[in-house]
Amino acid sequence: MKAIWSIAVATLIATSAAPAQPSSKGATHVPDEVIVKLRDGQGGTIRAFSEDATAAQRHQASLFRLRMRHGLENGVPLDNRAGRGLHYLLKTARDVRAVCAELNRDPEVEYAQPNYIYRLCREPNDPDFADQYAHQLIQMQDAWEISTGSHDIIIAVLDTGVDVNHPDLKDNIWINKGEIPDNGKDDDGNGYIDDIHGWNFGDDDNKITPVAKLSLTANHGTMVAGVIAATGNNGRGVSGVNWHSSIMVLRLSDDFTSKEVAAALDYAAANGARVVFSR
Ligand SMILES: [Ca+2]
Ligand SMILES: [Ca+2]
Ligand SMILES: [Ca+2]
Repeated sequence: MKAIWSIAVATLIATSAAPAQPSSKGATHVPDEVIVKLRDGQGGTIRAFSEDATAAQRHQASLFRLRMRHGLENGVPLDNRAGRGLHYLLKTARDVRAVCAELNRDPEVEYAQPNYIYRLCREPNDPDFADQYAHQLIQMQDAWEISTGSHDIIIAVLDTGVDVNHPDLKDNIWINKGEIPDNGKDDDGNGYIDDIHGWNFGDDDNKITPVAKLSLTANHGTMVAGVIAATGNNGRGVSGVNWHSSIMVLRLSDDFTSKEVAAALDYAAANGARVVFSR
């Protein structure tokens, strides 16, 4: 099972070659805002402003100095109904993280941080998702913020075959666009007749869906395909590591041979698969 997850995660990574770029939609913080908590007490320069100054006046004096030192604009107090005070929101045209680093070294500041934007993790609406503990284990919700997969990525599954009509898989099965199904001809000239979704290398025919029976062996390939790419967020069943992908079904015998594997890998490479799972 570990191998399954390894390949599945590799699959996701393969879909996400480009690193995520901050954008207003995906920004981690408000671009020009800093939250500062002033240090409490009246020591040092704060006392020098005025022995009789009210707390509000001392805060304003402190804010003025911070603005001058760090290139900040006017600050406004955060909601203070709870009475804890000392937190201010300041604007800056400078890089927010650089400003925060400076502020956190300033003796008048207890701490400074960007005005972070918090979002709910991306979570599919599939009803059985809550039971898929492995997704929580490998923190897939965070990965889905970056990518949920792509039909452009073809993943070859060398296993016991896949139920290509399964309602949670049928939209993620690879289609050989150069092949016309069921006409008895090798339309795309790749050496395989009517290979519309893959090939059965055990029987050397295009019967890639195992006969339905309640056995782990018969269903193994379908389960693996589901882990890799059961359609996610479709309100049905489970979610794969990839919500969208193209599963190329390369069926092997139950007791398969090296010869079958070699032919299947050849087929995978020749027909566009970028990731391979092998039982
Ligand atoms: Ca063909
Ligand atoms: Ca054909
Ligand atoms: Ca689903």
